[in-house]
Amino acid sequence: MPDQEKHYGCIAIIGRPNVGKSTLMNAIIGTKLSIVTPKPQTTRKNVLGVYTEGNTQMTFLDTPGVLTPRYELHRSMMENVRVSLESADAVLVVVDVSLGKPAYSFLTQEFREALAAVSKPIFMALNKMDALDDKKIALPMMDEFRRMNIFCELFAISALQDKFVKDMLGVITGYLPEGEFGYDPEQLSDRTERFFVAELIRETVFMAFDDEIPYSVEVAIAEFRERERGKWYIAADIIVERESQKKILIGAKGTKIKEIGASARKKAEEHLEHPVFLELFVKVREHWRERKATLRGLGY
Ligand SMILES: Nc1nc2c(ncn2[C@@H]2O[C@H](COP(=O)(O)OP(=O)(O)OP(=O)(O)O)[C@@H](O)[C@H]2O)c(=O)[nH]1
Ligand SMILES: [Mg+2]
Repeated sequence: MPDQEKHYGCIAIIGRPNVGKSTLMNAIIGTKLSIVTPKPQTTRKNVLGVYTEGNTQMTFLDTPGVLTPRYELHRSMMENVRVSLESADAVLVVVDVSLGKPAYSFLTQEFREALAAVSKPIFMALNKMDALDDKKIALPMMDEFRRMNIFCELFAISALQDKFVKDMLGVITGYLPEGEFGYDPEQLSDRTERFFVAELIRETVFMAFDDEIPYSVEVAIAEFRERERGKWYIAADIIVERESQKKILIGAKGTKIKEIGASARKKAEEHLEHPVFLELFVKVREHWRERKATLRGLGY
């Protein structure tokens, strides 16, 4: 029997901060690739996830939430979104239905025009359906989005509960071009283990503090040593903008940083499926979010 033709394509996931893009990506891939927190602006760099099913391979690109840049860091984040739009074969716009009308506000005239100029299939996922007591509320929203004549398919889903995600993938498959797979089906992402561990540490910090700390923190892996026997050694720098933030992060007698280390180590061990010895160092780099050179050094 001849081989069935293969389909391959990349889908960029875009939308406002906090709508559930990373949760959706993780639901699709079936494992935690992207970090997720209840706070907006969690994702800063694009993360690619590889989904292979039979003769179809789709890569999904999780991107930072679309926002108006206030820092050089934001500009780099928005550049990531732009690049994803350009490189992808299709676009999946995610909105949070539980917001009601404000979910539309993202689709400003300017943004609609930008999408309309993209000559590739554009889908919309109305996410967080589980958060609606009355699911019918989504119907007029769907009508409104349909009338924009931008989206070739609309999906009502719950990324958190993994509901209707598989059905959505089935429909998207029909839009993919023919082509050989771009990745080994065993491979789940193009990111390294160093990247994932840094992200898991950043997620832990995001969850541990409120206000400005999560946004002033970046994590860089200083050392990552895999050993034949025994624990792997990982050293990471937690970079903050001010001395006062460093104090808060470390906590009285180092209690806070110990907590963060213990929790991040557990996450890293789960991800790597190997015991880890994790050392964290808090470092001050003034205005790192504003400095192009520093940002470049941090992979932005
Ligand atoms: N109820 C409900 N909550 C969801 C769903 N999907 C995501 N969330 C929650 O929404 C919050 C944000 O989720 P993320 O996946 O980090 O959102 P994001 O769009 O990637 O956010 P940024 O990276 O900041 O742009 C988290 O608290 C998620 O648990 C969903 O389907 N239903
Ligand atoms: Mg995200």
